[in-house]
Amino acid sequence: GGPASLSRFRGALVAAVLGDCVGGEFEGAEEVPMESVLQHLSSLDDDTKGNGILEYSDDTAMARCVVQSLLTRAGFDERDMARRFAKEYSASPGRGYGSGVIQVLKKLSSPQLSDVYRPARDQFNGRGSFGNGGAMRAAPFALAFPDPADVKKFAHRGAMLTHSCSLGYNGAVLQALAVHLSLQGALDLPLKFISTLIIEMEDVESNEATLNDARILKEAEKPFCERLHRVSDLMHRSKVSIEEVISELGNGIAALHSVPTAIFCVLHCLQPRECLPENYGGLERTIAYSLALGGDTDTIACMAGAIAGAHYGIEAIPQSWIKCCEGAEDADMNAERLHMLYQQT
Ligand code: 8NA
Ligand code: MG
Ligand code: MG
Repeated sequence: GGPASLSRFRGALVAAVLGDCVGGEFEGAEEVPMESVLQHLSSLDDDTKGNGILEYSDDTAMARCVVQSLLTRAGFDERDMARRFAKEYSASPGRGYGSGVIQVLKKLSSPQLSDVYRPARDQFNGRGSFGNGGAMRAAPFALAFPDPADVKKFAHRGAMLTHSCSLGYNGAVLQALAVHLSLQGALDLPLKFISTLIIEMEDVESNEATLNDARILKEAEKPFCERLHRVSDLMHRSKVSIEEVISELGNGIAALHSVPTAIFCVLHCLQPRECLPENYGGLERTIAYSLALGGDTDTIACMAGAIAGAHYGIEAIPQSWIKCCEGAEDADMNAERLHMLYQQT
């Protein structure tokens, strides 16, 4: 489809859910042989196996809250979104939330709370979380607001409800921007795509809070920019091993060690790759490759899925995968509603 087509919206939201559901199998695994990934994925095609439904985790649970809040309020309302996060957590606490964020979600359910950003600011002795929990649910912001300035502003505020460290919320801004650009067809020119993200993040990371957090955590001056330069370097290499990707970009639960990684997965899988089946399309390659990195596989595949889905569209997603994943059909319906909201604003 053309820029911001319905197919791209559906692809983004549905593939994010698939990445989460399919990636759950390998979450936390140190090494994941590609053979195991392909076996897992091909079992989804096999109806006779009746392997039941793959459940979604915190990534999708929180993204659903973001979507419902944006749709119901026809825009960003921090109190409404915070209430939905808290309610969702208390209804299903077993979705694999990070150990720190649970404290925030419990405090957000208090009716006496006047400042909904306060619990997140109190995390980790006042430094805030740098986990990828803000980024994993950032895609819907790109599907609700056509103006990139709004995408940045609201992805930032939405992440701040749980992640007040700049290395957490800037990861959410980067993820939302990547989905925004992909939706416009920007992945047709991959080198321009990455250079645009670098220019955007130069601006996003030019402030005291970011410089200060980076200094304390002994990261580069502009941590996400530095990582995006590494993504660009890896793109220019003729051959890149999985081990190199993990050591250069990471596969962990920090936003800094997973959002640039997810972006790389999408870029690397734009072309056929030797390690992946020839009959796979780009979206299937992206999900499979994300899982083979190990580590925080559900979240990396969820974020890569959103970016890739916005590029390839819903037609690229195998029906058999959609049928196996909890929440995939809901995501498809919500994508249509977000598409309408996007066109109104
Ligand atoms: P979070 O905010 O609890 O952060 C995740 C973890 O990162 C924390 O529990 C800490 O260990 C660490 N951390 C974050 N900020 C700081 C800091 N300032 N100082 C010291 N340590 C810090 O949770 P989240 O919502 O960001 O979730 C991140 C990931 O964890 C998600 O992928 C989610 O699925 C979850 N998770 C991951 C695994 C896994 O094995 N990769 C397993 C279960 C849950
Ligand atoms: Mg998860
Ligand atoms: Mg995870």
